[in-house]
Amino acid sequence: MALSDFPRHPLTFGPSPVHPLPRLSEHLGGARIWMKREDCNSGLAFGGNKVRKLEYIVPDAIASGADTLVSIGGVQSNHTRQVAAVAAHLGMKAVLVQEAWVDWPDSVNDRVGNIMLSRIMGAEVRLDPSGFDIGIRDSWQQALEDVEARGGRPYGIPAGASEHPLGGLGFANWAYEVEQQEAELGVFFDTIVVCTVTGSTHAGMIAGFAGQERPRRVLGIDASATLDKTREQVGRIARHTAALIDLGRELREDEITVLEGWAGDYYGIPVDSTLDAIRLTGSLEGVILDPVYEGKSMAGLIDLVASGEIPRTSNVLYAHLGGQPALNAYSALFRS
Ligand code: 5PA
Repeated sequence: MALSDFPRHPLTFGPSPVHPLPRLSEHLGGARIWMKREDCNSGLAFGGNKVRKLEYIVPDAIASGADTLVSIGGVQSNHTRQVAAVAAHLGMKAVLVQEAWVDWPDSVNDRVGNIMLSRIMGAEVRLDPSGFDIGIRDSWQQALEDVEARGGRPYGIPAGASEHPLGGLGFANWAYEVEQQEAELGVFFDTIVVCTVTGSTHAGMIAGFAGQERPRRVLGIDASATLDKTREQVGRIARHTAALIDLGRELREDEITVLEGWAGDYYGIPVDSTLDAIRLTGSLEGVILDPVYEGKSMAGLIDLVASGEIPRTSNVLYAHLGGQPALNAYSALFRS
C-alpha cells in the first residue's frame, strides 16, 4: 500500500509551519538553520509529535469499536497528554499509566505541566513507581484488562505510539510534507535533526525520506542514554514502516543514524548543554524548548553546526517536536 492509501484522521491544522532561524544561524556561524514546528501543529492541548502519529492510529481505534484509549509514559509524558486530548476530541475516555521514568525532585512534578493538562481533559491518571523503559509494560497490559473488566472497550497505544504497527506512518508523511514545502520555499534541506527516544518519529522520517529522489541525512539525537535499545528500535520501526508503505527496497544501515553525546546520563535529566541550548534558542529566537527532549537535540545541532560537522553550505531542518508543558516541573533550573 502507498502511504496515501492509509486512512488518516485529521487532528492537525494541516502542514506544520517551516521557518528559518536567522539569528541562531548567524550566532553559530555555520550552516543555515530552519525549524519545522510540531509544537504548534494542532489545537489539541498544544499539539506535538504524537498528534501526527495518532492521525494514522485513530482510524484503527475507531474501527475497533473502542471507547477508551489506554496508554503509558513518564509522569511528565507529552505523549499521554496528547492521547488524553485526542480521546476528549473523539468523545472517548483515556486511561494513562504514568511511570516514575525520571528521578526528579521537583515537588510539583506530578501536579503541573502535562499531567495537569491530562487531568483537566478528564483522563484517568494512574501513577506507577516503575522506572524508564521504552518497551511493552505489565502496568499497561493491566490497565487494558481493567478497562475490559469494568465493561469498557480499550484500545492500547504503547509508549510514544512507537511499538504500534502504524506508529511510523505519521512521520513518513512528514517527509512528504517537507518535500512539498521545499518546492514552495525553493530550498532543499540536506540534513534533518530530530530527537529520538521511543523511535517512531525518527524511524518514520527515515522510511519516508528513503522513497524520495534526492538523498539527505536524517540525524537522530539520542535523549535517553539507552543507545543500543534506541538504535535497535529505530532500525526495526524504520524497516517495518518502509515495508508498510512499499518502499520497494531494504533500508541500508547507513540510513539509520542515532548520535550520542547530548543526553547526559539519564532520560529526563538535563545537563549543561541542554540548558545552554534552551537559553540560546529562547534568547536569540524567542522559541521555547524543553529540558527532556528538544533541549538535548538542539544541543546536538548546535555542536554539529558550530564544529562544521554539518558543513557551512548545508540547510538544516530541525524538527521541533513540542514538549514545552514539562518546563513547569523544571522551574528551579531557571531561577537565576
Ligand atoms: C518525544 C517523545 P519518539 O519517542 O518518537 O522518539 O519522540 C521523542 C520525543 N520530543 C521528542 C518530544 C517533545 C517528545 O515528547 N515523548 C515520549 C512521551 O511519553 O512524551 C514518548 C516518550
